[in-house]
Amino acid sequence: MTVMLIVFIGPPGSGKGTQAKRLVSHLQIPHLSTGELLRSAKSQDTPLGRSAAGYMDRGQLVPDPLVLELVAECLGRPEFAKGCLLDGFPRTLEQAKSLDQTLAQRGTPLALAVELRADENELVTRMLKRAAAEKRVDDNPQTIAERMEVYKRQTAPLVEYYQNRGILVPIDALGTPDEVFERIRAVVDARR
Ligand code: B4P
Repeated sequence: MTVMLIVFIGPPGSGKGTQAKRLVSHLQIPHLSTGELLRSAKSQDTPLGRSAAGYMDRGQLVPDPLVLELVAECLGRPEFAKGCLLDGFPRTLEQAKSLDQTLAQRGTPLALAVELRADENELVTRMLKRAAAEKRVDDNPQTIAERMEVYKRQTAPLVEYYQNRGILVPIDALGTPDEVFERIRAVVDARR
C-alpha cells in the first residue's frame, strides 16, 4: 500500500482549504487542517482554543508547541497510517523539521509539498468576499495584511526547504477552483 503524505502550503486565501477538500475526496485519505482544528477548539472554548484565540484573531501564528501537540495527537490515530493531507501545516521551519522527525520515525516520508501561488491582490479580494459570507474574525483588512506579512516572514522559507528536498510542486492558484484542482490532480496522479 502506498502511503500518500502531502502538505499544502500557500499564503492566506490561496485556496488551501478549498483544494484540500477536493483532493482528499479524490485520494480517499484523511484531511488534517490545523486552521480548522484551531477554529473548532476556539469555538468549543477548550483550553487549547482559549490559548490560540488571541493569536488567531490578530492574524499571528499560534505558538509551535501548541500546534505540534495538536498535530501529533491526530497523526497518532490509526486512520492516518494510510497517509493524509496536511493543510496549513507546517507553517514554520520548526514545524517542518518536527514533522520530518515524526515521519522518519514512522518510516513514511512526505511524498509532495504543493505550493499554491497567487497574486496578493487576488488573495485579499477572495478573503474580503469570504468575510462578507462567513464572518471569520480574521478576515478583515488589518488582520489580512498581518497574515500576509506573517506568511512572507515565517512560512515562505518552507518553499526553499521543500525545494531542496526535491518534493516541491508549485501550482498556479489563479483561475476557478475546478481549474486549480485539475492542475493539482494531474501532478498528484502522476506520482501515485
Ligand atoms: P487557515 O485556516 O489555514 O487559514 P487561511 O490561510 O486563510 O487558509 P484557508 O484554507 O482558510 O483559505 P483558502 O485559502 O482555502 O489558518 C487560520 C489561522 O489559524 C492562521 O492565521 C493561524 O493563526 C492559525 N494556524 C493555522 N495553522 C497553523 C499552524 N500550522 N501554525 C500556527 N498557527 C496556525 O480560501 C480562502 C477563500 O478564497 C475562500 O473563501 C474560498 O472560497 C476562496 N477561494 C478559494 N479558491 C478560490 C478560487 N480558485 N477562486 C476564487 N475564490 C477562491
